[in-house]
Amino acid sequence: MIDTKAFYDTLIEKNMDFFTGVPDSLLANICACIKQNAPDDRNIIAANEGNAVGIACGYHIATGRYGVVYMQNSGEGNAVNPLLSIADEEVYSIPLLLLIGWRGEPGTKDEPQHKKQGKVTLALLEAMGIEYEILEDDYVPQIDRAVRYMQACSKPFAIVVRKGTFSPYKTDKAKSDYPLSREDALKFVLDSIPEEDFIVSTTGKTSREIFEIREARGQSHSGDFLTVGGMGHTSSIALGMSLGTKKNVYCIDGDGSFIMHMGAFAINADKAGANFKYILNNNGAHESVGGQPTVGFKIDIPAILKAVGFQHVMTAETPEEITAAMEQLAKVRLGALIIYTHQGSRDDLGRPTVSPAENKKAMMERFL
Ligand SMILES: Cc1ncc(C[n+]2csc(CCOP(=O)(O)OP(=O)(O)O)c2C)c(N)n1
Repeated sequence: MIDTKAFYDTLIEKNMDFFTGVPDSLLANICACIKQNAPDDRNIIAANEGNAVGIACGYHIATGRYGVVYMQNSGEGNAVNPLLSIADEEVYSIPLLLLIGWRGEPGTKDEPQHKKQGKVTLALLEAMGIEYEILEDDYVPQIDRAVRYMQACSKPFAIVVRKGTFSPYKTDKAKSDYPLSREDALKFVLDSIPEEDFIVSTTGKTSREIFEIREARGQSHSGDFLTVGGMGHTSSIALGMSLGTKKNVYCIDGDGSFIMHMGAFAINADKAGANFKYILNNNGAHESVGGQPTVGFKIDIPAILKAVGFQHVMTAETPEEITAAMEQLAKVRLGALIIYTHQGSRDDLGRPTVSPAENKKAMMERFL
């Protein structure tokens, strides 16, 4: 295991003091350490991993220095385009250090959505012509090699991080005063959605909590599409689904997911019918992967949704407000409900025991 702070200090010593990325549970300790130690304008938590590559490219052009871009391997997909069409040696040839959390490493146990990504993580880097090393306990020579490579070739270099590599790094989570947790809020939301309607919920703990609430209540899961991967695409799945049915489709999203692909909302509002219902749990954080902040509490999400065309945008913080808003949401066209919650989740939160393929099949049977 690597001492997290010592690793961070090594990067700083080697003049890599600019960080950007999207947090990841496998990198939670190093992300917490960066958050704690780097000044706010030297740690840019990006909307998505592609944006992070762009930010590091811009920083390099202005300073000649190498930005460190952290991401879960799921984020490689978001990063492919800027890596190949901006940073690549055949385009601008921009060096940056990728720090990639390797979920789904072959031979390890992980969730279904990480298996394929885990298998192709290294192959994808190879296909992009990106040199990489898998982080080892004796990491200083590796960082030296990365720096020498970036100096010599002016190209990105990747460090792939296995599960359990970094030592625990504890920081206090920013806690807001909103009365409900996400799970509490979800219980009231689910109370208000009729059994015949459908739900598409976002990746992370939202979907896990919905699964467990249904289990505890002895309810069916067949109306719930628990999106396990594809962060930021939940509302697009819900849009597509809503266009294929007359039933109501409730999208239950998170602020990190909303921000990741915010452009989708302009299209959702333009194309959605009266049966598309949007609910956003805003806890101001990437709570599912360690509580790194998003800009969820800094931006006016209701105003953004109104600006793109949502007509009835409501907010709620309490059970009574959620119940009243859900009643309205069922009736209106282009409605959205933003629920403000505090961070936190149960330590014993499980994972869906129904596989993604079974989840999809059961749902399709209900539609047909
Ligand atoms: C493309 C991609 N990047 C990163 C992740 C890792 N990840 C899983 S859940 C999550 C946080 C989601 O935050 P938010 O939508 O605000 O929901 P919360 O966890 O706060 O309920 C992240 C970053 C991922 N699954 N996919």
